[in-house]
Amino acid sequence: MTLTLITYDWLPEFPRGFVRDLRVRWVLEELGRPYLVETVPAHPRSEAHREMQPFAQVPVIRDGELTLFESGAILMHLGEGTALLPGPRRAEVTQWLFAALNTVEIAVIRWETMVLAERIPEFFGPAPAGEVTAHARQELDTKLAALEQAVAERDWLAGAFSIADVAMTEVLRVPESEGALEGYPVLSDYVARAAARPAFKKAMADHMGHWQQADAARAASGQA
Ligand SMILES: N[C@@H](CCC(=O)N[C@@H](CS)C(=O)NCC(=O)O)C(=O)O
Repeated sequence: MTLTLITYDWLPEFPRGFVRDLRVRWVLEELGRPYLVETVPAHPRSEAHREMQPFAQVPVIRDGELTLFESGAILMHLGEGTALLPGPRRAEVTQWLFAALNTVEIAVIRWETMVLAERIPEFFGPAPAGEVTAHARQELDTKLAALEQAVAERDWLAGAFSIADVAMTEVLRVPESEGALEGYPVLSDYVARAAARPAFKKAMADHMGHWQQADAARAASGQA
């Protein structure tokens, strides 16, 4: 059955490499599932987009008759019954998937948004007071320190590599890119181990290729 991944038509440089279509691409590569890519306009968002995703965000997938949004739900749908979300470990994998998205990612986004507000105020500003960012960093460090201990006891979160590791790695790559995993050697090794997987490398290459093609299309139409 043809699977279609829907992402934005173009985005500026700073989110590239971190847009959440990447986690979907990664799972599809792990599963060896071919897919098509369709785009929705980033500016302005379209009604057709809102009909698929009420918040006009990405990613969205279309799998046969089913249209699905929320990256966690998409990962579960794709992983269901495969080695990435096997029946006997379903509850444990789901627990770690939610930990990635609902515990760690929340702390990451809160802090990262403040960091970006300082760096790119035209998109994320106004920058918060320094002590607000410092507090967000402390909260993030609390989560990272706990995760460092938990991951020290295992290679992968739920026994074998799963959709939870895809989600957690994608979440941790954000603080890693800001140097905030220094001091967390276990988490740094975990991210490196996951990102060394051929499926991640292929997904990342295709993800970046998508934005390069989008740049070329804009240049050809005189928009760049
Ligand atoms: N909880 C959603 C978050 C989706 C999300 O924030 N997507 C970003 C791209 S990575 C987006 O579309 N941002 C634009 C916006 O929020 O308007 C998910 O995991 O799918």
